Amino acid sequence: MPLPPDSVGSTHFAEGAAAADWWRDAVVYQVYPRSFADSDGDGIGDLDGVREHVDHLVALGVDAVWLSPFYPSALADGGYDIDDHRDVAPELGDLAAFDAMVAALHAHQIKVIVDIVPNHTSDRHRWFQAALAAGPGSDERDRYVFRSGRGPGGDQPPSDWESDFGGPAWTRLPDGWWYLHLFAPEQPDLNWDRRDVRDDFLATLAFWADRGVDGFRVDVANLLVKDLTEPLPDLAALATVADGNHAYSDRDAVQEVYAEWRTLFDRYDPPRMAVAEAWVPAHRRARYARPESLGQAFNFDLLSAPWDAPTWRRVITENLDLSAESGSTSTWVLSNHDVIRHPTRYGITAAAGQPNAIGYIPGFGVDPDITVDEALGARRARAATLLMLALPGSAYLYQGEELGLFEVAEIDAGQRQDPTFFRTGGTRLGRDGCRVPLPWTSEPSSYGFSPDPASAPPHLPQPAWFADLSVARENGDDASSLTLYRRALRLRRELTSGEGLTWVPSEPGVLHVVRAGGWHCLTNFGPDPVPVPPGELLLASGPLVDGSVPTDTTVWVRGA
Ligand code: TEU
Repeated sequence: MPLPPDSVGSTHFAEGAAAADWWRDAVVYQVYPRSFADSDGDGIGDLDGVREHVDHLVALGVDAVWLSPFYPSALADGGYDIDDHRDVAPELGDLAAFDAMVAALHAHQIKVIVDIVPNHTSDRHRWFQAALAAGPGSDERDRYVFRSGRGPGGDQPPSDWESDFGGPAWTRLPDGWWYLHLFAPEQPDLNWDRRDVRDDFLATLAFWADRGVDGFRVDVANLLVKDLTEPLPDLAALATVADGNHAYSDRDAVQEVYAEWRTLFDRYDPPRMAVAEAWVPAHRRARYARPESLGQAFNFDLLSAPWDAPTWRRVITENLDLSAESGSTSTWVLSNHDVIRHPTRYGITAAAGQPNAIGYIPGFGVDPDITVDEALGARRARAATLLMLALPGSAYLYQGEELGLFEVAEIDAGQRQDPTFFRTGGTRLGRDGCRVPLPWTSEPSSYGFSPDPASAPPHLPQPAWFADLSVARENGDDASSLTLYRRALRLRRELTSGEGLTWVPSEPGVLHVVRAGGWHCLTNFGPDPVPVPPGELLLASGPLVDGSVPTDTTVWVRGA
């Protein structure tokens, strides 16, 4: 059936799709394991904590869980500095606990995605330790990126590249050599020209796939393959290149790595899925999302978009077109462990720049002139979430967003963990504020995060206002965020059919879409109330006013 001219997305229908296609429209819930639930009272979330709270995920109605790294790590970067990709951090459990958690999730048809971090290891990894011991010019050092410095005595870094967390991307060793780290110094970048590096990651993927893992989230998938021929280009030259020839980001040749990974994924039944985290321009994203590559790629465009109708419409259209082009489905994200939680983002006054908490909102939480209108932020966040969940493709939720949690700004410097904070002298707060342990109940001291009041304090401090946004408090409350998310996910399962979307003409400031089967979603970004589309009102992100949809509100309607 031809779609009307104002339609975007493919006409492929997912109904009865093979098990292999489960990810195409999945709702994936991201768990940051250290902050989800602590089963043993050490103040750190763990894998048994996830297993013990599977009921929460079932009641929420998610299709899959993505676990941020739970591997052994000194936590120089929240676990993204990995000592051993094929083990579990002892404070989080062990492989038996992992297997038990997977079994508990699978028993409820919840898939499991693990995080793969291929760009770097930790500095404690056996390979980096061997590289340090073996000395300059060794085969062991060739697994990483070692260079001599510039200037007299080689005491200037080999290039002016900067770490994503601030400061130079090079660190000098006592022997005078420098090594590359695009993130923290404790995260040396690997040399992906090496066959043994490639083979080792294939073995890691097989290790987890053999344990029953359903998919992989691939950390900074754009960065692995680098052109490090001398002279290294300077930063100003790098910023403009987006054609596959950048020195270290999104080089065409990185796709050769993923072609090998795809061959491995397809040896499993069903094939393992993968989703690329690649902060690349939209037109380059499709390369990672192709079925011959990782198969899906994060689109962070909504997360980066201001709250206005034209931008949202452009982002939605562009991404549905791109996903149709790649053969994948789009991904939608409003929050994750790297960014300021979206109810806070939407309530921040004087916001500018990227919403990425690695770099964003100078002064947020520090500068008293930057305030948060929480009521506004919460209203817009609920409206944004309902619109996101009405879009074709898969939606990625971040733990705690179902509770409507705000970013926690009130963390003392001494309690902060994110290297961004320390490497920028505190001018960027970093990401700790979205990684605070979840409130399960409304009772301090840990709001149910740890098993009893005598437990060690949560590894990041929880604010008193968590009492009002706990699972226990919101459970059964008709107006709570948790209830909204549960209803939305249940309805989404019932209503989803097909991957197309049609825009219904509407006045400026209003976005109105309809999915196959007559599922209407209308969001009012404008100041004045607008009529509810005709039909059965299924869900609203906030109260209607005199039967109309007020500002910053989304409604779902089964068309008449
Ligand atoms: O994040 C990468 C990331 O977010 C950066 O690439 C950055 O945001 C981007 O350049 C846009 O400015 C991943 C993980 O999600 C994060 O937690 C880790 O700290 C990082 O990789 C390093 O492993």
